[in-house]
Amino acid sequence: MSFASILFINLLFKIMSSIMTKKQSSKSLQKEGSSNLKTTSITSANIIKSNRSKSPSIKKFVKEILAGNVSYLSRAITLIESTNKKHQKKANIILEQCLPFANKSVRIGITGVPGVGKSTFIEVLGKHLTSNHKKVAVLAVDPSSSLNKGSILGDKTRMEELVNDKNAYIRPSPSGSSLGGVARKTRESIILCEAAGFDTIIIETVGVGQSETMVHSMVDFFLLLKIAGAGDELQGIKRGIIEMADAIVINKSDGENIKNTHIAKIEFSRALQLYPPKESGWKPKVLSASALKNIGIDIISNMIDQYICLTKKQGFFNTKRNNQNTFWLKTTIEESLYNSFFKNNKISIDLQQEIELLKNGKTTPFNAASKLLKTYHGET
Ligand SMILES: Nc1nc2c(ncn2[C@@H]2O[C@H](COP(=O)(O)OP(=O)(O)OP(=O)(O)O)[C@@H](O)[C@H]2O)c(=O)[nH]1
Ligand SMILES: [Mg+2]
Repeated sequence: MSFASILFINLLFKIMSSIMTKKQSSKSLQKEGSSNLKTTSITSANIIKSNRSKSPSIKKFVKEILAGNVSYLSRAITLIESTNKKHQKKANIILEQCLPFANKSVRIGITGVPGVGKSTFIEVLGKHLTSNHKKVAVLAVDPSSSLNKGSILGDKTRMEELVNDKNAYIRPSPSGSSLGGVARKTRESIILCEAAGFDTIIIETVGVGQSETMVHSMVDFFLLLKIAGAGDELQGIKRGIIEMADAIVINKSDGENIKNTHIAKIEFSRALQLYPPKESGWKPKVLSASALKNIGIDIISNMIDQYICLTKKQGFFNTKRNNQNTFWLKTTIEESLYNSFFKNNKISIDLQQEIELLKNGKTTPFNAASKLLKTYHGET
């Protein structure tokens, strides 16, 4: 082998080995990089996770809510809605600390059968209010939400514009096993929304069970939405609901429906006259609107303002809120006692025995109740 060829082979070997080393080092670099990447992403995932699971302090919650931070508002409402005892305890302290900053809003309840146009109406009323520099929070009491896992405000798409309005806050209805529980959560959420600076709270309910009564007992102004039919407007309306209403609004008053609206207005006005005058001195109004076409909304909004003005002037506004607080105090105690009684293991067994005795005519409902209550008081 000539010297030149030895040199050539040597050179070739050097080149080859340098290529191999480069490849290997780039491979190991890649490897190192990917493991670095992995470690980095695991670390950041852990940080995110721990930040998420680390719930902010009560002080932070209150500070952010009072500053109008809706993300903290939502998290606090989630605590209210939680069934976890620790969360509930925390929520109660937050509520207590927010309470001095609440109470400064107008609370409007809106009810009506499915499809009457509640969501559409709230969307236009809400937009009207925010364009008048109001901050609007929309909450719901929907007793059916625990059954079908849906909620009346679940499809926020029906309030597309309001959802994107920075001066509006929309919270779907909480779920729960009892209407009282669902209503309590909504009522407590009102306090937080007010503390966060929302000056108008709209509460929607579809009117299942006793939900109108619940909503009526947490609002200043109660509005019943109706649609005009064929002159039989009063049929199918639950007793008491007309009595609760501060206004009845015939919605969908557009197109073909306009002439029916006129008849419906007369019929409802007549019906309202049959009721005794309200303690507030306010005469409930019957108005019409088209939520879809945004007609009549300003008149309705002015009417609500008039009501608030009148009732504040003669003190009824505060009296009503005080009465509502008393109602909620009693309702909460009732519900708590009810649950404590019926969820008591000894009582459930004894109750079954008493029911059997009742069936066989060996006791009376009163004796059985008295015996069970004695056992309960002995237990607690
Ligand atoms: N013509 C007409 N249609 C309306 C009006 N308001 C609402 N609608 C329509 O009625 C339907 C029901 O409206 P929603 O606002 O979803 O009614 P809702 O009362 O919230 O219904 P639920 O959430 O199912 O209880 C929709 O198709 C709306 O577009 C109105 O003023 N005029
Ligand atoms: Mg709706």
